[in-house]
Amino acid sequence: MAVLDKGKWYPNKDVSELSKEDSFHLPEIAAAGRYHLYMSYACPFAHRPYLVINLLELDHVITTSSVAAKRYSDGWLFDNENPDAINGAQNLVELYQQANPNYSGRVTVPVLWDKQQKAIVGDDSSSMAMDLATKWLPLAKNPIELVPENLKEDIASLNNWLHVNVNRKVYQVGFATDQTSYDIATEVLFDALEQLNVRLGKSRYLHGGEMTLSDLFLLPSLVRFEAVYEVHFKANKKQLKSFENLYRYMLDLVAIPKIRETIDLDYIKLHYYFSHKHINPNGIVPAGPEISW
Ligand SMILES: N[C@@H](CCC(=O)N[C@@H](CS)C(=O)NCC(=O)O)C(=O)O
Repeated sequence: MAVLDKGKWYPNKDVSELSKEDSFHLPEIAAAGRYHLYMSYACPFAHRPYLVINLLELDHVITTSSVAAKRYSDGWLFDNENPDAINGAQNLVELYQQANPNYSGRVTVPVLWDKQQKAIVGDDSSSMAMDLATKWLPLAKNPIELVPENLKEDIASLNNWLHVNVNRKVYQVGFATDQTSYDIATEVLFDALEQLNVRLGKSRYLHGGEMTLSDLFLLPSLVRFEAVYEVHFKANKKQLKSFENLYRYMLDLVAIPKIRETIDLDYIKLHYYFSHKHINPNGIVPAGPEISW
């Protein structure tokens, strides 16, 4: 696995040898103009905070940018199309090293960068999305209450369930190196999709008639399903389209312009098919499938 260990970059290291995993602390209070979100249009986890920022129209108080689509052994890079306008870095490793010269751990997107301290203040998408949807709500131009007080615990608990059974599970399907692991992960993933399909037969959104943060945790996996997961990850026990309620729900969400504009399917395909050489050695990006939405 590609990691930093005490500030030194290892493109392929046994993580059990890692000294420790450093973490960051998100700001207690929102502050207009102070923070920048580094994300990747490809990453379903980075998509969470990016969706909250775009949908709630927080982009006048917090800037965002993406890393380059193609990922090599030196991790996430910036390029001419996706430059680092904040720090002028060549790659994300540099920013982790600048923020903490002794950092040990993975170098991942999303990253919340504090322009004042010149430091990383968060690299966990779940808590970042939660804070943006709550602590930052008073600064939003489109203040949709994604985490109403009476649903707070249900939302947190469903978000965890989605993370384990859908968002991460699809990677366990795609990166399985033996048949049994693939079969087990597939079973769990498709069982979860079935449960969600039933749930969405009873209500428009996951927690009822109003959109919540849980919907913004499920959606990133759904929009990558046909173009990437069904083909590249072999997550094709059933087609997403055959889960009628789930599919209707996805179409309903992507019809919202502030959501649709966060999805770049060309970038997503280029990233996954080009970068995962262990499962697609020649890096060929398929022409299809045709996406109807
Ligand atoms: N802690 C992270 C994990 C996010 C994550 O796994 N990001 C992936 C891209 S989808 C990444 O940057 N992987 C690079 C690596 O693991 O080296 C979160 O949920 O925010």
